[in-house]
Amino acid sequence: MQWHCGSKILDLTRPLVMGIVNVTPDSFSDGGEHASAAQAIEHARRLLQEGADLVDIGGESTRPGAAPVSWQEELERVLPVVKALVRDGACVSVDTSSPQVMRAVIDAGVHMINDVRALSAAGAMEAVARSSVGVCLMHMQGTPKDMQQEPHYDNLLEQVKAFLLSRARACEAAGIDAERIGLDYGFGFGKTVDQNFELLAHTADFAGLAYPLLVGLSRKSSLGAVTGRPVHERVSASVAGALIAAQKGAAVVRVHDVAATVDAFKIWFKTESILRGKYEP
Ligand code: 9MG
Repeated sequence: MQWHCGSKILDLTRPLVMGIVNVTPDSFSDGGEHASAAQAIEHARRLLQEGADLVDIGGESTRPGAAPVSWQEELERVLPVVKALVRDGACVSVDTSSPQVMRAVIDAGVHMINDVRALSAAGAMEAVARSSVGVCLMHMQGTPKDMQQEPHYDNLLEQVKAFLLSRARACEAAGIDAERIGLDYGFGFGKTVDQNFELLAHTADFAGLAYPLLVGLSRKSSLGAVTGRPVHERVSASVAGALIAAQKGAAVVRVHDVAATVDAFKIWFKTESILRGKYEP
């Protein structure tokens, strides 16, 4: 019911909303819009005001086909944003796979490392183990550059589960306490549209793996494949997906559209409170 993230302990008795802040000129959904640190800080503050429980700052695009950037450039993008938000008292995650970036943002007071490569880079696990921050371990088949080239699984659910559990065990063996670890099945990362929806449909299986589950499907192309909508018209589909994931047990949903997601959750919680006998007309 808790996720220990450095100086913050996340209370998971209700699903939390993580707001996405991309500080990348080529981001797939808000490219260029928050490319400068000042714009990214302003955007993050707006998401927090809208009800985000934490924000996830990313300086390297992980969209399909994206080319890697140097860790120096990535750090230059995210560090001023992290520093300003930590100073504000916000709960801050950084989306990175680079041990150099991890060490620098941990020194700057970040609370969570969100790694789409599940701490597989040399030195990444040690960087997190030496701190007390939380970590999200995500499953991806391939790399962002090639992951959508004919993804294949003999048994999708079992393979993704086995991968996540083996990474969690490796983290624990390296000295990262279980309470600091969260998992993510990686919707959109090396999966076909049907495979993504198979994972979403089986969210409860992943939520039952004894670690908090984070799910991110906001504005992703699989939502476009089902609805026929371009990226900026996927708010309703993203909110529906976040609500489904949360109702099936996701502890945290990673979203661009915080206000709309928070509204949907409020309607859900109000309905639930009536079923639990707290209705006072
Ligand atoms: C960085 N990033 C993009 N999509 C993501 C997802 O679905 N999960 C996590 N943990 N990070 C993501």
